[in-house]
Amino acid sequence: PKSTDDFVYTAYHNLSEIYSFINMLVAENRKLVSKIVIGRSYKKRPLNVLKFSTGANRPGIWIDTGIHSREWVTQASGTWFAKKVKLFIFKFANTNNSSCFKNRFEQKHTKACTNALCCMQIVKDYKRDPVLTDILNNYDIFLEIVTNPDGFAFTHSKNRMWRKTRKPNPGSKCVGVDPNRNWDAGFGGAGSSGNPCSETYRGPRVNSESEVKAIVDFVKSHGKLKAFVSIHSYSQMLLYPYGYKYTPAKDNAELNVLAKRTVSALQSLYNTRYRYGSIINTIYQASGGTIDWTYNQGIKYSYTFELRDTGTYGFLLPADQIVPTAEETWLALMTIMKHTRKN
Ligand code: ING
Ligand code: ZN
Repeated sequence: PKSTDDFVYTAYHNLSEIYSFINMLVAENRKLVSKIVIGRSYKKRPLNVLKFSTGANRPGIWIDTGIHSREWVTQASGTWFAKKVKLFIFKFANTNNSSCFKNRFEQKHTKACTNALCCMQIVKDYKRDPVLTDILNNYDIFLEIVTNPDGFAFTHSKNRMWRKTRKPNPGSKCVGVDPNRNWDAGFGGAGSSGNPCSETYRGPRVNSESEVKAIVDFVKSHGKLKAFVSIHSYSQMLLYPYGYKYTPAKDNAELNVLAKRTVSALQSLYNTRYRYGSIINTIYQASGGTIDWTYNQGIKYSYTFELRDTGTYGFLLPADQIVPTAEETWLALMTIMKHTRKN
């Protein structure tokens, strides 16, 4: 594909295809979309984060997909979210311009939209989505689509079911650490393993994985993230802290009410049913997880999704479910963002 309009959202893509998608997306609107390389994977691949921003010094909303490499519907949905926000932000930029288009480049890239009537349509679309408008007027959105690139490359080349990172473990023939057990929140506790051959191996120490450390550094240096959403599959659940302990989070009541509303927004599109609750009470005990750490850092709206399905296909979700999954999850994300904005 030469532009993100030609990208096929109904199919799964490999790492180089997603990396080129990211570059195209940025090239199509450099003013409002940028790529931040927050670090490198063990194999020195870039850890790319898309930033959508319409102004300086804004608080941020973080979304990551693909921290577990085999959960392919998550990276695919992340790609769809990126396109969704970019298309909207594009209208947004044009709407704020009396001549409709900033320049010939933007005009060229907005197909079938070259006259005043079309300008009015753009304004209409823009007004039709007041929530996203309001979000983009007040927050930056950060999106890391391939959070575990080494694992993802491996799922395409050697083992479709690979979950962990690809860092060798000294003294063991087994490779990789579970990047969702490597965070500094109950690290080493129950619901993680000290065995390098386990799928939930926590690693030799907190933040031993550069893929995790890069996000930790980013979150700390940004300092103003208001929501943090980490997306997994599968199980159809919306989870909030804690995973490492039974003690309810300080904001348990609010997180629960918001989760209830969020899964109902998700269900409204295709009747996909989600369970929701704290990690430990809803799925299982898990220590050293991402959102327990972000919550303890003060990011109140820290959630994890487990996308489709409930086990029929599991990680091998057919590609014809990518777009419906992304669409319904987008409604859920909008519910969380809207609440974040109001609170
Ligand atoms: N499930 C998650 C896992 O890492 C989870 C569940 C979510 C644990 C959030 C801890 C925190 O086991 C999958 N499918 O990866
Ligand atoms: Zn996962």
